[in-house]
Amino acid sequence: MGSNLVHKILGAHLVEGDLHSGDEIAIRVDQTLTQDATGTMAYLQFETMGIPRIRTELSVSYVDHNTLQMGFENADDHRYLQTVAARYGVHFSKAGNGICHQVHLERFGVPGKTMLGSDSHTPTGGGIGMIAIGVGGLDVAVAMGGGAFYMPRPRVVKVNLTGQFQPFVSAKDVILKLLSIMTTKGNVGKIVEYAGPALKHLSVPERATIANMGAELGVTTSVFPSDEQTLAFLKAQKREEAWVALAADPDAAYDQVIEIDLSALEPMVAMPHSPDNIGTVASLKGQKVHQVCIGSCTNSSLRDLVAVADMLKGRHVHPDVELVIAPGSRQVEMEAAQRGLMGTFLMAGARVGESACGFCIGSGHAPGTGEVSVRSNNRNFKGRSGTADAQVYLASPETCVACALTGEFTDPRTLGLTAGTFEMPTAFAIDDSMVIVPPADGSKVEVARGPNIGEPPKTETMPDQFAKTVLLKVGDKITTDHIMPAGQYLKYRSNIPKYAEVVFIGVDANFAQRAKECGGGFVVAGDSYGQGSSREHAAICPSFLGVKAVMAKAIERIHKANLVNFGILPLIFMDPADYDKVQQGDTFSVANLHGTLSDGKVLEVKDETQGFTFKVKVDVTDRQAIILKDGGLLNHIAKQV
Ligand code: MIC
Ligand code: SF4
Repeated sequence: MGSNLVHKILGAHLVEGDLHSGDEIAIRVDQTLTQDATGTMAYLQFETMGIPRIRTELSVSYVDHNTLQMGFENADDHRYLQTVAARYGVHFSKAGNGICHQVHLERFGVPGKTMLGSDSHTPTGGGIGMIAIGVGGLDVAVAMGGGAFYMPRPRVVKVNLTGQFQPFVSAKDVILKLLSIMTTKGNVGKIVEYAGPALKHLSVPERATIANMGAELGVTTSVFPSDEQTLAFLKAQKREEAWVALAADPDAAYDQVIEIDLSALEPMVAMPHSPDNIGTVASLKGQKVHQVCIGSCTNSSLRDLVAVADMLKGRHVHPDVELVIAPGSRQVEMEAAQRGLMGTFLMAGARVGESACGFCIGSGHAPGTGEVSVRSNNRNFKGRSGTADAQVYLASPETCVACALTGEFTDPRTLGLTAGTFEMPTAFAIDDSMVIVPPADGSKVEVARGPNIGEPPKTETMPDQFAKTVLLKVGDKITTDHIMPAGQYLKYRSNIPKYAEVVFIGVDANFAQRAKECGGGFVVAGDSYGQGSSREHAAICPSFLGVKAVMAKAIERIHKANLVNFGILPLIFMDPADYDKVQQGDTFSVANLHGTLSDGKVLEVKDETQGFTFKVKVDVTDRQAIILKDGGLLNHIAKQV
């Protein structure tokens, strides 16, 4: 039996475990990326490890999330990031150079390499044939120090793409279709591998759109083969030496196979408030749209902006609609300027945004009260746009333009336009002058620490027994945006005491206060707890408030790893009916925790308030159990040193 592509790449990087048996494997990490909102903490943690210089082949620090600079905080973070990068050998991509995933694809991605990124959309690199995985900042810090990355042994899902797009149907529609099939639930530990004859027509940026939103499936990552399309893209980036041919063996085995016929696809949309609440654009026909935003790491490549400009040329945005267009990188922006696309956008009445995360992370362009916003990005969680009752829909750039022109949901195929064609340029506008290469010896560089730069908080070793209150009981699909909101609070990412004040603020405004008064406690949740962002602050800040355990029906991969890294027990109800019984405000007691962590991992919990006991599974590997006993990964590393 031949090997699939996932096994080929992981096999070449395997340092522990077996691809065909066991629960966990460990791999060598070739590259890392960070962005500013998670990066400050990642580098602060790296600094505590006392390693003089990074040990990866390449690490890049991007500034793309907090570029608004309303006050000194973001600028202080940027200066810290630039100096700490120079000190430890990390490349630094300045604010304005673009969104980490798009820039990395263009300038640094290498087929067949492994990468960890402190951002959940790191799998965008799968578009160029990398195994690129989103993790918490501390896991990136460990990888920068040369440490292996431990992950669940993957189950590999093949998605076979056949046929060819109809006009005005594009890559976003493929991943929205897949989200309707796989949903955002139950995919923990899977890796999606794309194959099939349709790949011949799919360029690297289109593949990247699909791989990017694999994050919304909750899979570990997604990967495409490296073929002629990959070579053409790398040639146009003047990086063809990075190319290698990579594909699965023809007789490779998979755990699951899904077929998607591109010819049968129609324009799709993810409706409020989940990326897997999928419908067709046609089914919403005529409903009013107030705002349209095109950009983000999902759909902001040159291919996308050319498609947008083709549709906007000589037309004007509907008078009631705000249209925002933000290119994904400075390269895309320069191409758009040189080719006259910018002029088309401006004449059509669009607001051209900075090449950064912007609207996608709720940093500007919040919609009006109760308004409908159609966006080309990847997440439409309630409130993420900055407006609590806004109705955010996710769609392709083509659908976005159709809605912007008409002011209502419109299937782009019905506008009577002729679709343009996009030819991959033979040479992109290349200018890396906003990437600062680190000096060969950074040891003399002084790291700038403004007043917003805090310290990674200390955690205690795990007690063997404790009794604590259930501070909060929540339902299904609680995202990390619910736990740790971004938007206006983003600037406190490097200031934990301050940021901790807003834990769960949109769910229960008194949470932080109550947690402090009770001396910490439990959080009880339903299914898919912690989906979405990789932000480890959704573990750090609760840990800072004394949260000792999250008890849920299921916890998503990146968040679970972050909980362990910061000494919070991830507990899974063995009988989901117990979730219904327990109440917020109950006191739980647990005993012999250390014994349970070493042996069996089934913990008996006593609900002291209601007087019954029930069982939960401590959902960790033996390796993670030791980290938990030590009170988190930083303590664990310090102990080993
Ligand atoms: C996001 O899209 O939610 C973010 C902001 O990029 C996060 C990272 C963060 O919270 O800093 C992510 O996807 O991991
Ligand atoms: Fe930035 Fe949005 Fe992409 Fe996150 S999903 S990296 S906020 S553009």
